[in-house]
Amino acid sequence: MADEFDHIDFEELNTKAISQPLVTHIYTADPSAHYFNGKIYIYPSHDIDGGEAFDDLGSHFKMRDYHVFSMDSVDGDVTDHGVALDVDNVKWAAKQMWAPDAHEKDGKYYLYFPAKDHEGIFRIGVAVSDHPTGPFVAQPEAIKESFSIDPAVFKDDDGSYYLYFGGLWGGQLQRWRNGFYNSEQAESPTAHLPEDHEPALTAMVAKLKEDMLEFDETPVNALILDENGEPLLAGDNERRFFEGAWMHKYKGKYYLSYSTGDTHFLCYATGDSPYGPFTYRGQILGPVVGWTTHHSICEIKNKWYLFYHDSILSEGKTHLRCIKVTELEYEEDGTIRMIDPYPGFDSDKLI
Ligand code: FUB
Repeated sequence: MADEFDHIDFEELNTKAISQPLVTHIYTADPSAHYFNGKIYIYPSHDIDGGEAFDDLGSHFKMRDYHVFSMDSVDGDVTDHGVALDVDNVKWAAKQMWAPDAHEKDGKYYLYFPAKDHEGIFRIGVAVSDHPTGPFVAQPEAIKESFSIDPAVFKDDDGSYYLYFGGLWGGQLQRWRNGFYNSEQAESPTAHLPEDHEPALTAMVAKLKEDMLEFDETPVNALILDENGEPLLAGDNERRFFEGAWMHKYKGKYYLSYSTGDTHFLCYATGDSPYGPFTYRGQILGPVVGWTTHHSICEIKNKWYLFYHDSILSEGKTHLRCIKVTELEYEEDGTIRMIDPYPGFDSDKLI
């Protein structure tokens, strides 16, 4: 998939789109949605044009702050609650405030966010507020032993919270081995990846401490297996994990969903524990316009919804995206019905 979409008729694409942007006054992406106390809260990235050219390290994603949005219902008005956290108020962070998530515990709200530290290494931070919409106060240091990007926080039925995270290429996951960061070939997005025949890298997962501010354990791999019980391979680009992990539970099963990055699908795998192993089950969403695809899944009044993004609002600019929502449906056997974001549009044009 290219960064250029001049060949696309955006008017036609928009008439085929299953949903319209939720927010149009600013660019937004990577929507993490939660239903707290009868209201929908969305924690997205706030896309800006930082003047950086597109590259495979994601240098064009120069975001510096977060806005939180709320809605009373999925088809209701969207309220922008303003700046909830700015990079200037995070001591350890230098730049690139990428995809965040948040959760509630005992009346306090915890915003988890990735950013590059002053050495250019992605870490994950946490910021706290008494309100779901912030403003959030960041901890002075990133979470100990945190690395890479795309934190997603999941609350299990027993009240434990888990943080899923990780992303390839510019997300730096492949640079981490045994707790150490490999800084060699810093300009190469694909250096240090496993060979195609080796097991793929996976999202990481760690239980959070009672105070929600630290890991309670060293993060482990959320392993994804194929139909034969073997780990997905690094060369299996249409199924292996790339970034944007999300966890939800449906009828007692743990659903790990994620983006396949360079093949532009949202996929999922299921398991019997928050740590996995998970078995690959299929695709959730076909490619959207723009390089990235990123989502969350949220239950609202007994229906399930997929929050996602595309780049339709900016007519295809990868770094200027817009968040969207559509209903997500399950088959009787628990499989998720795949969603076509633009039915009737030639999807080859998107890739
Ligand atoms: O928004 C910046 C990055 O793009 C996110 O962290 C990735 O998941 C991708 O959506």
